[in-house]
Amino acid sequence: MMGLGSTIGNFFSRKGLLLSIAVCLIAIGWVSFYLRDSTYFIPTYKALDNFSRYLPLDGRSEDETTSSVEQIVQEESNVCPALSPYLKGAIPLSFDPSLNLEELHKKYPNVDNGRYHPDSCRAQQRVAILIPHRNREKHLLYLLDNLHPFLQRQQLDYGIYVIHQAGDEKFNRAKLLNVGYIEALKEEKWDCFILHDVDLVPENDFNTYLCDTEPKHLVVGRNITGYKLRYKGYFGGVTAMTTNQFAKVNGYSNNYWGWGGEDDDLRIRVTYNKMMVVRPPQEIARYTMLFHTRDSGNTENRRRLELLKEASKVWKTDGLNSCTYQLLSVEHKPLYLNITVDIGKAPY
Ligand code: UD2
Ligand code: MN
Repeated sequence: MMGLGSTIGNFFSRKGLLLSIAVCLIAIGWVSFYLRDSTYFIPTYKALDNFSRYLPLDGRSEDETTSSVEQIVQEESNVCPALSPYLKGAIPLSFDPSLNLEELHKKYPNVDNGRYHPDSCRAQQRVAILIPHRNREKHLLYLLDNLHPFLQRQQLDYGIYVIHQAGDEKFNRAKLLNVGYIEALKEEKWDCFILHDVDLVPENDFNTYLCDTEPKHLVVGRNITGYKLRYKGYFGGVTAMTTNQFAKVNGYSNNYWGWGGEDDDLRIRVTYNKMMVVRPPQEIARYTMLFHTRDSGNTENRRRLELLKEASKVWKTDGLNSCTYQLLSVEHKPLYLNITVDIGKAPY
């Protein structure tokens, strides 16, 4: 017969065993849950390869949003990588003075109406490049000659829009970019907009023309300024904003006629809307600026400081929602879509 002592001992050792099994099970469960979660949330560089997942539904077609989980998994496994395998880094740019548009068409037969998309994978974002333009034909040729192969090496699904200001009124870069945004969205559900000067040629294809979770300024340095940032809040030249980021700030102001100020105004809109400006590393955000003097129709805007002071007050009513213009033509050229527009007269 077992004594009382051993019965109690047995009871406790069984209870102890049960208790340790329970503790082990909890521990295994916790560890596996933790491991699963931590691999899922590995903090990589702002995973651009996940970007399209964060895009609002307006960046996707209805079919895509209603498709089954299996379909989504299958599609996502075919998404182009954040860094394309075709990137070459800094390679010599091409500036052939004898080049004309016809030869350029022949050079890039895979571009159709300014559009291209990779065949082997699904691009992460649909990217529209908007170029404000007047009387800079040679610069446009040089830019197209370098930009098409650059964007294709990045495996982008892209379209190039040139927004041409008709007439000889003062130039208004910002308003032309607003027109480009509005008109491009009539054609395609673009996810990302690159607001691009005609005279800036990117030197390094690791400077990806994709949007980020914050507005992205792509020009850290230019050859003519020793590749140094012009000033801390500099936001001009080439800028990438998602469709929603640009809509959130109501686009650019329409009131900057002539040279200067409109880029600072856009930065004020961005910071006022609690977004921040991000930039790629200095070593890759490098551009060659094609030489030019100040264009005759683009004299310095002497009212820019006055306008900048008002920026945070007027942004809600001056921008995309007040951009009036007369569309004169939309021409589908082989290497870009040309929008010619009458944007009216400068009031000063
Ligand atoms: C700087 C900015 C530019 C803009 C401008 C002030 C850089 C690299 N760029 O450019 O983004 O903020 O200051 O307004 O800092 N354009 C024409 N035809 C014209 C005039 C202008 O096509 O007659 C277009 C063209 O795309 C050009 C852009 O407007 O690249 C900016 O004008 P700019 O090149 O004369 O001015 P810039 O180089 O000082
Ligand atoms: Mn310039």
